[in-house]
Amino acid sequence: MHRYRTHYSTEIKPEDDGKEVRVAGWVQDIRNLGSIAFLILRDRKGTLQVTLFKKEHPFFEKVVSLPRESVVSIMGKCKANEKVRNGYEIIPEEIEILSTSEKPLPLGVVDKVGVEFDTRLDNRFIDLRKPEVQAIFKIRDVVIDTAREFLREEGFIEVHTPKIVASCSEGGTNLFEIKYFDRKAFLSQSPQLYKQMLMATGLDRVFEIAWYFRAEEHNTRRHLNESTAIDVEMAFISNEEDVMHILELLVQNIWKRVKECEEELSLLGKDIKIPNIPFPRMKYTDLVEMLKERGMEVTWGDDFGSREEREIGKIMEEKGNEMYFITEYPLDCKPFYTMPKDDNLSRSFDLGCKGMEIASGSQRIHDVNLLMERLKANGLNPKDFEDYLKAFRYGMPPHGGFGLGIERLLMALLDLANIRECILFPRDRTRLHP
Ligand code: AMO
Repeated sequence: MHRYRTHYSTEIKPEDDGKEVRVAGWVQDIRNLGSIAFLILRDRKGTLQVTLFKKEHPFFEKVVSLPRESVVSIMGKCKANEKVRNGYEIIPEEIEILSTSEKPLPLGVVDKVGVEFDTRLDNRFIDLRKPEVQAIFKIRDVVIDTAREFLREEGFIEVHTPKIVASCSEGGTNLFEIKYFDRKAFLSQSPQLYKQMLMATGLDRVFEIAWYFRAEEHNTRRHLNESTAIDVEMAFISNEEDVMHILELLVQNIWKRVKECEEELSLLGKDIKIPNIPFPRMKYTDLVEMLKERGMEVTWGDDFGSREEREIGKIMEEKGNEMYFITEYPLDCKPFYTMPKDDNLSRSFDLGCKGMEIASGSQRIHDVNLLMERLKANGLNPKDFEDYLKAFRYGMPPHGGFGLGIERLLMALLDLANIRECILFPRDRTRLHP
């Protein structure tokens, strides 16, 4: 057995009374009563109590003077004790100090005093020691695992496309420019052009779990400059409905799996309501009317801003829906690759959840001439997109897809107030460290 194969706090039971165990973790607290001391040790599963006696333990003084958050490894015996929260305590035989923490801590782990969000993010490695913060990332892992499993079962294969690119896909203003040897390049805003090009290969159904880089100037609670998404693209579709169906199934599956994360949800004080399928489909034009009826000033043709999105969330909540599609946006609201529909509308959709967009997608244009026309209409030069356009000239099936923002999804799923809670080390307008 490896020397450091330790027992987690939750693996030990009162029935292990008398058994030898090895535990390891962070010293969360030490209560020294003089002749006896209680050390609360925290590991990735929880906490346990180590009880030390001054008379019996030669290492007593050394251990009780350890600063909080030092790391120790302890060999000892489990002793059943119903007065202790876990029903057992550890009586140590050997204690190895693996790392001594400095004092004072930049951020408390168990203190109830509120700290600034920036202090938490500046000291993210300590912030993440809090079980309720860890819970978000354990759920994030489940979200991604569910997406992979579900999409593979539906016949999608996982791909990876370049993040250093030569042109934009979602509009040129929010691109990060980088130096690529003696040329100009950009960080990818979306795998859009590549996932579409793959539809010309016969791979038919692909997904990518990838980074987005967006040089958006605004600093809001729902925008990041570096974010992640689950991107999907599928060929031989009849229309955007086929894509929406995969998206609603994917989201419902994620909600179902996360509902099983009882421990994490209880740490976050959350209950999950699994949305019914099909999610309601609300037409953009009808929503504009509804918003006007509620006294909002909206102009047909403008994209919804966060104020409108929140109001739509309320309208849908009144109908008992946390999850809903907004469909048939005006063509000019959507990127050049979006398939037009009659009356200046488009075969596009956004997925809203409780007043916030968490995904968007569409059926795409697969006719190269129409695509060039739409590029020009959007003020873009088809020559700059020749690599992409080429894939449409030699047999391109009808296709569509979506991008589902992982941080946005988590924020909506767990009702978190700030998107920065959902990413380990956020990048925003002012934050480049840590
Ligand atoms: P869109 O630009 O709507 O679509 O992005 C897709 C989803 O990604 C998330 N998202 C963001 N999350 C945090 N911070 C940001 N700055 C940010 N920008 C986007 C949102 C959004 O719904 N290529 C299309 C997708 C497609 O049609 O397949 C696209 O990029 O959750």
